[in-house]
Amino acid sequence: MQELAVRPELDFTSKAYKDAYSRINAIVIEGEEEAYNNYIAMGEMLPDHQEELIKLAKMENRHMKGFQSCGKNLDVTPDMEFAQNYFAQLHGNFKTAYEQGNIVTCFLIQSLIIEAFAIAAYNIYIPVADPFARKITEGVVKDEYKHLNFGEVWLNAHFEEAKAELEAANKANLPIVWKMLNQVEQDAAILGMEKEALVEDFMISYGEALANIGFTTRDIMKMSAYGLTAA
Ligand code: PL3
Ligand code: FE2
Ligand code: FE2
Repeated sequence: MQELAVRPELDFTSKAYKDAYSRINAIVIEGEEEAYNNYIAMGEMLPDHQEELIKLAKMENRHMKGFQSCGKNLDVTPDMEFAQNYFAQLHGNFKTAYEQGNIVTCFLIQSLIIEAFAIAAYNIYIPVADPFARKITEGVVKDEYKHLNFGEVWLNAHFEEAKAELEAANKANLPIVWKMLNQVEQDAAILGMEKEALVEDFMISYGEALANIGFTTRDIMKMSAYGLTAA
């Protein structure tokens, strides 16, 4: 593995690696669990798509179990309390949107922002992961592209009615993602993941999704920069 060859400092058994992994692993487990709950909630809001959304939710549940086994394999106990706090703001915004029946905001938070964040994290993690976690993560990331695509297709079909709510939801939630990225920067670096690479991969997936939904390049530039400068 070329990436491992240029990173001889990665020692999956070291105290520093396991300490960082206890937080990153917990974040991913919590993220997958919340994704499960979010797709179940969206299924309640969209009875016509409930069956499909339950399928997506079940995939998230499998992802969660996969990442739990990655932690066990490295003999790491995930710090779930840390991870719950980590997601608290996005989780709160999703909950409010659900309670108010704002399905477009739910789509933006779960299917665009969280999925694009997961895709970036998993893509950057795969080349530096231990062999066990690499196999699991490779399987998971394929599913996340399907989840992002599900959101794109639905939002594209409702673009005209959804546009203003998408812009408002983007403005409220994208700055939270930049903050979340900053919060994991140091731990991610210990696992061999660079923040710049995460930001770049996120921007690509998120921007492509916005384009597929119907936004112009000009809109996308404006939308994806929200909160970035404050990060
Ligand atoms: C929805 O399918 C998945 C939600 C998970 C969100 C994960 C965000 C991860 C950010 C932490 C960056 C390091 C990732 C390391 C990968 C094991
Ligand atoms: Fe997932
Ligand atoms: Fe997903």
